[in-house]
Amino acid sequence: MRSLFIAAALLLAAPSARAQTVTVEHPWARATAERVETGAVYATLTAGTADRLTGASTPVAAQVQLHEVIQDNAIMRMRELAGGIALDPGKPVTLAPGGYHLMLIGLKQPLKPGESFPLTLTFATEPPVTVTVTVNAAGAHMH
Ligand SMILES: [Cu+2]
Repeated sequence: MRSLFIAAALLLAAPSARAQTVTVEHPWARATAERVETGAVYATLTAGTADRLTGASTPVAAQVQLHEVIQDNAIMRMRELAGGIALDPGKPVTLAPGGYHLMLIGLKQPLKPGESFPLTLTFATEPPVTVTVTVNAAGAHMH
């Protein structure tokens, strides 16, 4: 019963009365070739309170999944993080090549260097944050 009251209080307080406490730094994506239907977005997230990145969306892709790269018998593979990515207060979490990333699935257009696109991140507790993702030249590619 007590937890129900707390949940109700949180609902009433969100979202307009509270300032967003998650900061998103340097959101970027790798450029993609023509006809490639997946891409990856990276950024550094820092939450002010314990939270969890639960998903994302963008107009440039049909779907966005949270992925991590894992080493499986010397083979690099990706797996979806169905439970999201935990954010500890004040501790930056970096999404970077070879680790956590936001996988863009069903790209509607190639991501060209120098261009940018909006991406909205959703969290378990905090209100969503929309950032502008900059496209960098494709280099060594994980995907
Ligand atoms: Cu991936």
